[in-house]
Amino acid sequence: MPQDNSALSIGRSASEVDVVVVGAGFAGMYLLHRLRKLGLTARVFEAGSGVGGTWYWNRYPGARCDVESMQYSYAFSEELQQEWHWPELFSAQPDILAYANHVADRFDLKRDITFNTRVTSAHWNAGAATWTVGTDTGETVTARHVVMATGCLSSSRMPDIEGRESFKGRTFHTGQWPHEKVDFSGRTVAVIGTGSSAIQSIPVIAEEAGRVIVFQRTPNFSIPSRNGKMTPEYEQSWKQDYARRRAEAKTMRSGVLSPLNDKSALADDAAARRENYEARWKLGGTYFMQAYNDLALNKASNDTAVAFVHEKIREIVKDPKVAEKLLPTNHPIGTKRICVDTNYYETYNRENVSLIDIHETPILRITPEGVQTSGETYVVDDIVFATGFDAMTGTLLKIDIIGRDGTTLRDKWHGGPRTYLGLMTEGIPNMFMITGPGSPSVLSNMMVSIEQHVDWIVQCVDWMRANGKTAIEADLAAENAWVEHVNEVAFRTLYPQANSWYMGANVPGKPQVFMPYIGGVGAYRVKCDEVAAAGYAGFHLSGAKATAAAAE
Ligand code: N01
Repeated sequence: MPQDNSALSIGRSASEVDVVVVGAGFAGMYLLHRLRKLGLTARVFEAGSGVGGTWYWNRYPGARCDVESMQYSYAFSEELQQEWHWPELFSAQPDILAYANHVADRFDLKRDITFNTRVTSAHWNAGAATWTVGTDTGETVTARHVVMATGCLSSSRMPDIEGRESFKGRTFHTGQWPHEKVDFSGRTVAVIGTGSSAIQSIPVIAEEAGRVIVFQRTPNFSIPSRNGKMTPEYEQSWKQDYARRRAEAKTMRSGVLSPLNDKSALADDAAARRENYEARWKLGGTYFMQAYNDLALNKASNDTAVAFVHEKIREIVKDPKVAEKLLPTNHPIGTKRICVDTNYYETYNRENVSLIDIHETPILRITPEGVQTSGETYVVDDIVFATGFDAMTGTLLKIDIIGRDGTTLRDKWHGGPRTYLGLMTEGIPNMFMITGPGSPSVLSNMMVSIEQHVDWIVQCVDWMRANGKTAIEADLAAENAWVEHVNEVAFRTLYPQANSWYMGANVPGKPQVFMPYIGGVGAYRVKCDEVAAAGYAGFHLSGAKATAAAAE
């Protein structure tokens, strides 16, 4: 067992450390904890004023996790998982943020985190095999390794709508919500976008606002979450069996212990299928997509699920014209991240909520008073942009990263991200990514994937130390083969049929590449472990002792 050398950790002012960690979300926090246990020194830089990452920034009304609380939590500490109580089956953002702060305090993490500081550059020093990391506060730190714990959805995107700056009222982005409560009482609120963030926030805003006008470009599939209070019995069933359940979740495709029905949708007749979908709809949440094992693979199977959800929308939404507008028809269900809601479709039965289909009447511009479409000008007090993120690569590409022989990350990823295992990219040594493109990341329970990557990276850094290695870099051929595999697996599914942020399709000009690895958390973990066991096969290692390195 490694010793806890946390006393070696050297606080927020050191200019030379073993590891710089970018981001203090769940990835950065756990990484700091593990590095300290190895006796390594670390500085964590965080743009926000507190820990929690995505749960720090996404404070919009109704923000809630779509993975069950008992599973969306750290597994690394038995004491932590036993002592923490989640009040609801699916946790609301304030509860997850409270948990993040509890973890930071319990493991005394904040003393090594520099808040309100954004990393702006990282330049590789080949001779010394170190990175020089620069920040927007003018600080410079040297480190052997840099780990990007920057999250997959951390660069929020404002849409390029003419006149956006001219609006005289209040504007908000769901991904950068104010810390204080926003009062919508009696106000007319425009919501632009109908992705997960909008689908969660619209019902809550509608309860308070005078009027809500939703501007929808693409309807999305949403399943009721069936959230509820945590019962002591349910909580105990997990706590008594945590070790086994956590271990099993790691082997699952999504990293979530979930009830997969292991047969094709076409193996059931229409009546049996209907009964199954009804049961899943009642069960709620993302488990709907596991009603059959081929919903992501077979269009004919997928169509049966689409038809069922269309029927549900028609049933819930009283005005047939509004219901028709809400039916997603341009992508198979699940190929855009499935949304999970509380009363989303029901909200369109409220008198104070209107739906504007901007395919029919496009937004022409934002004016000082509101939103002008080709049909009408809507005078509003507030605009909520629920317009999403430059996902997976946006935050990394904002940083000026220069690796070996002047390789820049921006040039390297000009045609889309290229990584080996989503952990590293060739030309950029000693820089790891947690849940980077090319890893299961956003297609999985992020907590499971974060812990797996942190454990792998920490083990690798420790191995390098023990074996006198100072630099590690992905091999180009290994990286190319991995990128090909990631693509090949993705294109066996229906996912690439949707214009999703998984493909980079939501950002004009962004290369369209399927970014996450769809092969499943379990298989991916096996691959990563095999690579490590083979002395980091597919990586070049160099250092003082030029001993065996698999790819050299
Ligand atoms: O963002 P999105 P999000 N004019 O990109 C529209 C996670 N998450 O913040 O589809 C008009 O999904 C855009 O329209 P279109 C989850 O992984 C999880 O909602 O591009 N509209 C779309 O409707 C999720 O997938 C949870 O045609 C414009 C919307 O804005 C991810 O975060 C909760 C526009 C953006 O939807 C992102 O979700 C919340 C324009 N110019 C988020 N530009 C849970 O755990 C964009 N849009 C439950």
